[in-house]
Amino acid sequence: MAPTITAFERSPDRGKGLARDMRVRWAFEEAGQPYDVRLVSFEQMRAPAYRALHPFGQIPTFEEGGLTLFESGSIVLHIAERHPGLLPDDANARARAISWIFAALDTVEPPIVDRSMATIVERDKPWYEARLPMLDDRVRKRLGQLSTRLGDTDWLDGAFSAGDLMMVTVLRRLNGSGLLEEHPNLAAYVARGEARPAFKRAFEAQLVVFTGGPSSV
Ligand code: GTB
Repeated sequence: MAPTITAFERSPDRGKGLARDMRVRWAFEEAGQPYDVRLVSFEQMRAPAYRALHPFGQIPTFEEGGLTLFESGSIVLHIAERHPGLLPDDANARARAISWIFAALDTVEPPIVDRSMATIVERDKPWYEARLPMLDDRVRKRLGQLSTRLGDTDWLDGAFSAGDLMMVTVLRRLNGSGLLEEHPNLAAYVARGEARPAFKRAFEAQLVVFTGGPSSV
């Protein structure tokens, strides 16, 4: 039986593929593995039955046989470790690719999420205008460093890996901010990720949830 993941029944991003099920869907597609999706409402996510799957009541979760996982990073790593295509065979290159997964989640994503959340929940607060430039600069610092490391290469460390998959999904949350465009190599990097057939399949699958269609792929 195919693994089952959870995703928003009604994603606040309205089909832009910014919720964290997108990275898991993309990993399945890169690995050529089928998966099922169970759509959940915010009410269901708060219920004890869901908390048994995910202690923090969030999406995505992953279930296969007797295994339940939460945290998109651990789920992507689990998929990447079990199927070819997302991690290099060479042990050192593999370890470096895993470092990039952590870098995306622990170093690059936090300032991006802080900024994104502020634009949603603090926009009407008196401090917003003063706070936004500070949040922008925290993002800019990481983008500058990442841009320098990427240079004119296609991917972060050799061939495309789960590290790139994670980094691209993290950077996509900057769409519309104008910050990514300050580094043309990063904008091109995200575009390269989005041009991958596996990304497109994953994107379409999550979009169908918003536009109304089948919930399984
Ligand atoms: N660290 C966890 C992981 O990586 O899996 C974080 C999971 C998480 O934040 N999940 C969010 C969630 O379930 C959905 S993706 N939130 C409900 C809750 O916490 O109660 C976050 C998200 C939501 C909306 C947008 N958007 O509209 O653009 C983007 C990202």
